[in-house]
Amino acid sequence: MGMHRRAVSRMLAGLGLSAVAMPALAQAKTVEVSMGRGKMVFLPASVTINAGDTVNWTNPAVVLHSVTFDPSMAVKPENVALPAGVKPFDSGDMGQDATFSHTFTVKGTYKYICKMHEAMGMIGTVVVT
Ligand SMILES: [Cu+2]
Repeated sequence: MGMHRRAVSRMLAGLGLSAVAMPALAQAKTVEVSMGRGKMVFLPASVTINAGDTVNWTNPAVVLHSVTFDPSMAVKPENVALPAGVKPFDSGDMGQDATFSHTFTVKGTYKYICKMHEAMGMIGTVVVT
């Protein structure tokens, strides 16, 4: 096994690649989530991704929205959930055509809100497996 790994590493090094970088490059993807145009929703409201993937939110509407993974900004803190050890984060106010990206490295279930429309049910979920 050790011999085989060394041989593969030598081959990859010859190609200018490193064995550790290969799986991440092969798997990482970006998932798109849109915010409501006329409706106060995230579309899709729930996405399931792999650790290392990125979610990119876009606001197509004139109405301000936000992507808020911070329970201290929620009317009902239970509408936001983060896996243990993950620090809260927030997009700030997003005007029309604004985008916000986040790469998720910690596995678990995340719940987030639009801080302007939480009371209208603008709540989303990201499951990182
Ligand atoms: Cu909103």
